[in-house]
Amino acid sequence: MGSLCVPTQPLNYPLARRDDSVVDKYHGVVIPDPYQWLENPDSEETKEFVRKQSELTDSVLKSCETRDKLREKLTQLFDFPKYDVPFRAGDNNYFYFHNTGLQPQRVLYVQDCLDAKAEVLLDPNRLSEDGSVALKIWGVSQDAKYLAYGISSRGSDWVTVRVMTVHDKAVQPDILSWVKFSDVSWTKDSKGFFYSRYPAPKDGDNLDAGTETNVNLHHQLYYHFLGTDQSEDILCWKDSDNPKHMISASVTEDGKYALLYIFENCDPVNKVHVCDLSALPNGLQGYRGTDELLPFNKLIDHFEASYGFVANDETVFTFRTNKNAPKYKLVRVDVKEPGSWCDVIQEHEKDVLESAVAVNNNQLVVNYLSDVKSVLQLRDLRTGGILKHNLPIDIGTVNGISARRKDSIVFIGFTNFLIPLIIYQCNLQNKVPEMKIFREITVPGFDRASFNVNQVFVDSKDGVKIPMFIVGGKDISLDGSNPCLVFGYGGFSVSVTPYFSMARLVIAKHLGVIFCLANIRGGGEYGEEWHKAGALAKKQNCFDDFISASEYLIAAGFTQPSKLCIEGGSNGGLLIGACINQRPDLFGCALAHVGVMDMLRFHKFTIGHAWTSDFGCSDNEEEFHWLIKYSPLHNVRRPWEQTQACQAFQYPSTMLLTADHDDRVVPLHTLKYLATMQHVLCTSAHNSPQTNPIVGRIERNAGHGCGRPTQKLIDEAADRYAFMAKVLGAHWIE
Ligand code: X99
Repeated sequence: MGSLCVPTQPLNYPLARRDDSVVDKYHGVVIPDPYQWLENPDSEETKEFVRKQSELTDSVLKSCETRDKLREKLTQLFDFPKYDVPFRAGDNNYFYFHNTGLQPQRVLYVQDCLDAKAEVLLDPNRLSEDGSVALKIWGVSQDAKYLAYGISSRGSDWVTVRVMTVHDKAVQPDILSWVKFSDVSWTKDSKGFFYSRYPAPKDGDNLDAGTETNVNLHHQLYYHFLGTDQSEDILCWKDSDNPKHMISASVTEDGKYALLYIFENCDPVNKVHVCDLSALPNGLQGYRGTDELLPFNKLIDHFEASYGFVANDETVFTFRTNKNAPKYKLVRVDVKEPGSWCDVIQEHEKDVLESAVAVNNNQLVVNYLSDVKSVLQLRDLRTGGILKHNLPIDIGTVNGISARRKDSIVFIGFTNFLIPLIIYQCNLQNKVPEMKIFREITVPGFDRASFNVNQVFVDSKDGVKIPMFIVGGKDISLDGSNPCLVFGYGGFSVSVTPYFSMARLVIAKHLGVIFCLANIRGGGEYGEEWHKAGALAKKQNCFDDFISASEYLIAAGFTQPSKLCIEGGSNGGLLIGACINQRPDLFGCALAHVGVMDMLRFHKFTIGHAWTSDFGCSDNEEEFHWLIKYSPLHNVRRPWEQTQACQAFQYPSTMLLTADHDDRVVPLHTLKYLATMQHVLCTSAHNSPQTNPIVGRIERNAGHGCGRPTQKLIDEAADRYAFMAKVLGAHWIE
């Protein structure tokens, strides 16, 4: 909507070379790719493009009046102590993460019992000058003697695993490289652990890990023996015939079995193989120096459904599955009798069985998702999963359930839009379990009572009801005057449930913004059917849902197009790109983080091939025709030249965000889309009325998002919301 176009002069966009000789042919269709040169992150030309875009963006940000105030407020309000749900290992030890407030990275603490003084076990802030080293994975041995920890630099998915002793915090010589998409799972004897890795990339030693775009193939499962060189690790599983498969492993709490999970892609579908560790004649040691893989019993040997381990009693295993149960259920099998499958908790007609944790010997804490809100129950593990108690919680999200099978005390983390975190301590030895508050995080200077949260159900284009949360101040007038921010994801069966965002509350209070979360199709909010209804040939449903949610906010008087901003990241960045292409008239501002923007070539880079489960792949003719219809890169057209009903004068003000070490969604997606948008929309050669800025914010020494240091989070939030405030005409409210 062009009505509120601040600045009125178009920006001076850097020229990016168009190489018209680069043309790909897909199933007889010619597709030019003039910015394919931007796919090389190491070329001088790409670096120059990034530098010039950053200069332009800096100049725009300097003119955003609320930027300094936002940064100051965010810094003040981010400064509150954060804790995570504690977990246990050994007989007495408790472990938890804690950030005092503005520390770049959270610190791992250990204590002997809940009343004992906590000691720092591992402080990632000491591992880099600038807070760019993050702790990504960790595993404490069952006897609590050792911590194996995986750290990543500059936001990359690559992890290096090291080991320390818990009692004296002594770092051991073990170093495991090229670990990615991995857990660490110790064997009960504490002699070592399982982990997954890729072969080292070519010229790996000279690589700035995370900037390379090479495809990740041949995921392998290894076992590392403590105190040995990585080259001596035993290769437990690989499948050279299926290089795209991904694997993970876990050891059962009784220590008897190693479970191997094999995935084809990002779908919630996996094989399960079981290795009886107690039956290996010479233990895992016997496999050292051999090239034999571990003898796994192929319990589930086809890609049909998801199976996640819940508990086992000897050979009787309980799994959470979506087999014939798109909202998930619990099933049981005796691995000695493969025909013995039976239901433990049947699929609920409405609610999704999100997770089940076996505790207190024979009980289950079960978390359901009911219209995008958590419902918590205590059930019996043995007698058909019967319901014992409902565990009362507020409206929001259970984001952690921590206990071992042998523990009678369970820690439960709870959050919502206005509650950062409450950790409950639930003692299951009591007749009626009580949700006792163990820890409650409060934010000084933040008044929860001045906000309202509401959930509405919006009709999408095809009549399907889409849930949406609306968070705002108490005295909103429904006269269309409010700045409004809508967030969505819509893919990969990921559910976006209520969570605490200090940055969103700051803009609600000080910019008068109404924050909305649209739970569009493609996510897991209503189980696998909801996911599939927004994937592959039905991907357009995601965009239709998001557009319908936006139209609802306008029709209901919350906002108007020129005051409406949309935001999303990753698959949600794709959502934003597709929506501004399809409805440039509907939005005043768009913030697209680390988006998948080139739908014809995403599968060629890093782990992109795993996303074909949601997107399809341009190698396939039918799927190519789905993708070309909405691929953000391939659907930028000048609204003012369109003759259809779409009356947009120009595109919304747009900020595309990425980071130089994002090896999940490589930055080239954003760079190519940025160059294309600027070329098609912004050059004076086209007599362009596009005065709304189209800018790129390219973070340095950062990745897809996970593990980003606090200062970078604050700076980025200040930048993007100051940009939003400026282009929506939202002013600072003290
Ligand atoms: C991933 O790409 C995660 C990658 N990944 C696997 C793992 O595919 O981490 C996998 C298999 C087995 C063990 C561990 C892993 N994801 C996660 C998608 C969305 C997700 C992602 O990051 F499924 F939630 N995307 C970026 C999808 C499009 C944009």
